[in-house]
Amino acid sequence: MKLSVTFTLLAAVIPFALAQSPEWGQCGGIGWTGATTCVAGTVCTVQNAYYSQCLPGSASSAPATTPSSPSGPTSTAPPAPSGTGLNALAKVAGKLYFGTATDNGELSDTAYTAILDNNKEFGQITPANSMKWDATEPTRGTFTFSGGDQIANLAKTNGQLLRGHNCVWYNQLPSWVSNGQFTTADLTTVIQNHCSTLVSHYKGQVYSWDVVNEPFNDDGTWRQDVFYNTLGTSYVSIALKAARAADPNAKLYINDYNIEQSGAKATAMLNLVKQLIADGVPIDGVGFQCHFIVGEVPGTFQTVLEQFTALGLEVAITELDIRTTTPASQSALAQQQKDYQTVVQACMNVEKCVGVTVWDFTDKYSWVPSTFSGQGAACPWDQNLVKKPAYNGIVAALTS
Ligand code: 9MR
Repeated sequence: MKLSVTFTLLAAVIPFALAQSPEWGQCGGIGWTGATTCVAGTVCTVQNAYYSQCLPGSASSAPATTPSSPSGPTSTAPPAPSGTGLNALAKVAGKLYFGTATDNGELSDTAYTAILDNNKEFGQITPANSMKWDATEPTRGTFTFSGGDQIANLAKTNGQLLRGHNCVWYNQLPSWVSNGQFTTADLTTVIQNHCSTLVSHYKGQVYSWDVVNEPFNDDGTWRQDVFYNTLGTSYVSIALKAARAADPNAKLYINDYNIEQSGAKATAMLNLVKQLIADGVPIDGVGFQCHFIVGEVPGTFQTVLEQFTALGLEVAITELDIRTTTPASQSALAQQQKDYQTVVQACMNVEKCVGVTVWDFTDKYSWVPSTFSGQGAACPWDQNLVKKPAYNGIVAALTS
């Protein structure tokens, strides 16, 4: 009799004891099958239909009520305490920021900006278009900074870091650059003047600049554009030196996609930065864009990040999104959650990976559907600005 009472008590207590989530851990939400109670000193708090989290607090460890429909948080959900949000969690985990791209045309959408402006969610923003060459120097020697200034001022108002994007890129060039029949001396001056004026204008306001964007083809050969075709590889150092002189405190990056997996393109980037370092050219970091496909996150990503940090550089995930066929199935969204977790975890595991930026946080403004027909749903928030399971994947990595 005594034995069976003890067993019954243990049976009741052990699952409870084993099932407590740590501080910042998930404790409920649609599809969640893990612990629904929190360690002492934290409270399981409903953040949205998909995600309840153990937040610091003094209440009991009672399980959170998980809403039965994905319609969003219930009106009884408490206000978000400090410490909630992707950037707040990233900083607790030792990263500099969790950020997002944004664009000027989106800033009149008040439901959107309510999330964008929350620096507990986003501690860094990148202008998706308004600091590019076509926007900033549409005619030679005439600079227009109004769009870029709007984003820079927003970052300042919100207490967010700013990534400058970008100085030199083959795309979104005004025709006076892309079609210019330049001598080497003339194009050198053009690059120096553009990078110097752009970076000087935002001096002191930018954490890091994508000085050179997408210099390589996918096979690791150099992209044939006006810069390479006129100046060879020297355009990279011309731009980096001009940027360094213009804002000595800004971190200078080269940024590209499809360098996240071991292969010819990653090797080409590695060889480029090794050469720049050997030549004494200023270079501080490499940006990994991470425009991925659900179910296809490269298994070698962390190894590649480490190959770059081993050179003394910092790295960042600069344009993360993970697309799928639309409309997205439940299983695709579940896989996307895992994929976001995997990608952010790789940055977490690499000390000199300074932060993660999503290439806009909502499917409402993602670039994907207009570029890849029939694909989209790539962001952590959906079209209606509701968090998707992907958000939980990011949180899981940030709290690991
Ligand atoms: O998000 C940007 C989109 O609005 C523009 O139409 C597009 C034009 O090229 O550029 C997008 O941003 C790109 C970024 O500048 C560089 N890496 C790839 C991004 C997605 O295309």
